[in-house]
Amino acid sequence: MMQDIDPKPKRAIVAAVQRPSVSDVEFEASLTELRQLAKTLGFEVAGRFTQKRAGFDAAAYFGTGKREELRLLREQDAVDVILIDHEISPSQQFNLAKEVGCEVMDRSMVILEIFHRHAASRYARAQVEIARLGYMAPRMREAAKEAGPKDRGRSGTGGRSGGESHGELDRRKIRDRIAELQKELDGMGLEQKTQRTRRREREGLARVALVGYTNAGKSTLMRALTGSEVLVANKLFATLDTTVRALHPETVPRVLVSDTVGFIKNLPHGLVASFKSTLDEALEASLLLHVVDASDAGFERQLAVTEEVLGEIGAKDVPRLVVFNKIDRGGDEWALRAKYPDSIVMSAKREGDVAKLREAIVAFFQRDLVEAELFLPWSAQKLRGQIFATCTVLEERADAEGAFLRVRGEPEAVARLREQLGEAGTIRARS
Ligand SMILES: Nc1nc2c(ncn2[C@@H]2O[C@H](COP(=O)(O)OP(=O)(O)OP(=O)(O)O)[C@@H](O)[C@H]2O)c(=O)[nH]1
Ligand SMILES: [Mg+2]
Repeated sequence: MMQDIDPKPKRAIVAAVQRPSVSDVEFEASLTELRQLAKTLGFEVAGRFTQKRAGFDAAAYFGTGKREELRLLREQDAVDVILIDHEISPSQQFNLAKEVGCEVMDRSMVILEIFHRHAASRYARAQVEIARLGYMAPRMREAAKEAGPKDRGRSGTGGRSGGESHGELDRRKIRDRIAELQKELDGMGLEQKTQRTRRREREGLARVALVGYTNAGKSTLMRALTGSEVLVANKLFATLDTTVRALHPETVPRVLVSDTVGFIKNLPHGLVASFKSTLDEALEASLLLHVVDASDAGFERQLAVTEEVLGEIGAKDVPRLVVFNKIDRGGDEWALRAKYPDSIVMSAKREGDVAKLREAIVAFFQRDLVEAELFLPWSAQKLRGQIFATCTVLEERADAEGAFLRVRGEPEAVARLREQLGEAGTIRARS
């Protein structure tokens, strides 16, 4: 769970190489984000350290002179950890840590660490552990390489065969553990899928998912729209698991809203897979509410990153409504409306705005509703609840054999009811 209050916070420096292709604005925005990530981990950021360079140094990310400078700064400021605003190779990380004399974490590791701390469900924990092990394996290899032949002589316990080095053993252990976790996940995934199918049948098909950059206000909107008590926090990746609740007060058709994990630039590779499965449920939604923090100067970049990740996980074609949130905090409302005419510009803190968003959602689902007449024989009364949950019943008449219901609902919902009612459900000529 959250463990933000360490007795003695680690002192960190955020550090990065700026390549010529990266503008100052972009570079600063990214460093600021790394600072926020560090704070989310409970680190105290003691300062920053940057270098303009044609590219990253192949051996240790920063150039030779700069590494020495960083070492001195580290000593002088009693720094515990250097945070690098890029994903760097295991050998770059290893060499830099050795030269500077303290721990080095790259952006991926920082994000993985946050996920690790915030993961609450068994499912999220297993996913994050797989991603972490995948990240650590090549780094352990690097450390083992450094330890050299001495390592081979170390007497091990259990399972180690003749010429196998300690590093190889560790790698095998990691592989086995990943396989074990994956099996566990597959099992849980199957269970969730069955639950989802059941829920869809019982509760209807109108689904909307809140997606967007981390800290954009998705959970705040979830609360406002559904009256649920999901976690809202001014930190990155507060939400890791998908939560599903009905729009409240209830509507017809009943609309289910899911709150999901936030996106970020340079998502560690191992986490993309875990994003995909966490978001599976959301991706079945008929509508995505893409929430953007309009008060953040870098909102356009955040919008682009989210669209990119949505593409990567196969959600490019799901219809979406862009919601520019936090307009009470800043942002140019009229410029946004002009540039994104189909979007909603709002504040989750204003009741009237939330009501308008709610109307837009309901309108979306009522847009393509169809009217149909169903016959519900007395012998099939157990389907009555499902009819009322998934459709609006406009009219009802009864005769000796059952009830005639004139309904309005989503085409899929009506088709499913027809299927379940079988022959009896086909519209009988009115007598
Ligand atoms: N001023 C203002 N603050 C907001 C608004 N919406 C959300 N916030 C604040 O923004 C912070 C982040 O909100 P969350 O709802 O947790 O954001 P999220 O998108 O769920 O973030 P993750 O779960 O970390 O991805 C909280 O401190 C909220 O109180 C808004 O419309 N206006
Ligand atoms: Mg959230």
